[in-house]
Amino acid sequence: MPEIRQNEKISHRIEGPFFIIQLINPDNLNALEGEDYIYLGELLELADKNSDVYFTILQSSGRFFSSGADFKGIAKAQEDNGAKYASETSKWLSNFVARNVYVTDVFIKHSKVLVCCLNGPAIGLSAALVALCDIVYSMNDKVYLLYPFANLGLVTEGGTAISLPLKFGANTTYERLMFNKPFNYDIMTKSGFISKNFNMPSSNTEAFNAELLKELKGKVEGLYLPSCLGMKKLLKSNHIGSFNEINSMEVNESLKYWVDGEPLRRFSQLGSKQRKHRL
Ligand code: CO8
Repeated sequence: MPEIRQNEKISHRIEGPFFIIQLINPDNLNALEGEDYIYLGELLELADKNSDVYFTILQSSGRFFSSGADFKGIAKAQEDNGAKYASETSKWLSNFVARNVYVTDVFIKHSKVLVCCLNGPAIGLSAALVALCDIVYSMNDKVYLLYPFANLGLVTEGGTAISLPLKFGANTTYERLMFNKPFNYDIMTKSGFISKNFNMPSSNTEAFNAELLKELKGKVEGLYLPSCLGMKKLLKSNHIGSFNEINSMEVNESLKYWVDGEPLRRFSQLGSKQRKHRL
C-alpha cells in the first residue's frame, strides 16, 4: 500500500476486501476542515488503487456521523489574507472551489462499492458525501441528513443537486432544501435510502461499526467480488455524466456567494451560537 500521511481526525485500515475509513473526532461531532476533506479524498484514491479492495466503508464515532465543514476552518480561510491571493475570487477558488470539487469528484468516480455506516446525523458537505454512497445502514432512527445551504448563504454542493432528487424525489428535495429542513429517518426509509436499521442505542457506535462489519463479512462470503465492481461500473454509468457536470456548476455558482461574503457572516454567527439550525 502506498504511504499516506496521518490525520488525527480520520483513521483507515484494511480488512480483507474492505478499506475502512473512520472519522475519529467525536468531540466536535466529526466536523472536518478543508484539509481533512482533501485527506478523505486521498484515502478514497488509495482504496481505488488497491486491487485487493472491493468495498470502501465509511464509519464514524460518537453521536454524530459528521457535522460538516468546521466553522473554525472557515474562519481560518477567511483570515487567509496572504499576498499570494490577487483577489477574493482567487482566495475562494483555492479555499473553496478546488477542495470541494476534488473531494466530490473522488466520491463520484470511486470504483469500489461505497458503504456508509450512518451512526448519527450528517450535515453539509459530509451529508452530501453520504448521499454519494452506494449503500447506507443506520444505527437507529435518530439519524438525519441536513443540507443547511439556505441558512448559511450557500447553494447545493457535493453533487446534491442530483443525488438528492435521485434518491429522495424532486419535490421532497425542494421542500427540504428551500426551508432548511432535515431529511429525517422516515424519508430515508420510505425512499429506500437506508437498507437496514440496526436499532442500537446512540452511545454504542463502536458496537454498531463492529456488528455491521461482521454482517458485511458474512454477506460477501462466496461472492465473485469482481462482479460487484463490474456492476458498480455499470450502475454508475447511468448518472456519471450528470454528476460531473453538476460538480462544476455547483462550485462555480457557490463561488459568487463566498466572494460576496454572506456564508462567512453566517458561519461566524453559527460559531458564536448566535445562529442555529432548526432541527
Ligand atoms: N465546526 C466546528 N465545531 C463544531 C461543528 C462544526 N461544524 N459542529 C459542532 N461543533 C462543536 C461545537 O462547537 C461544540 O463544541 P464545544 O463543546 O467546544 O462547544 C461541540 O461540537 C458539540 O456541538 P453542540 O454543543 O452545538 O451540539 P448540539 O447537539 O447542541 O448541536 C449541531 C449539534 C446541530 C450539529 C450544531 O453543533 C451545529 O449546528 N453545528 C454546525 C453544523 C453546520 O452548519 N455545519 C456546516 C455545514 S455546511 C458545509 O458543510 C458546506 C461548507 C463548504 C465548505 C467546504 C470546504 C471544503
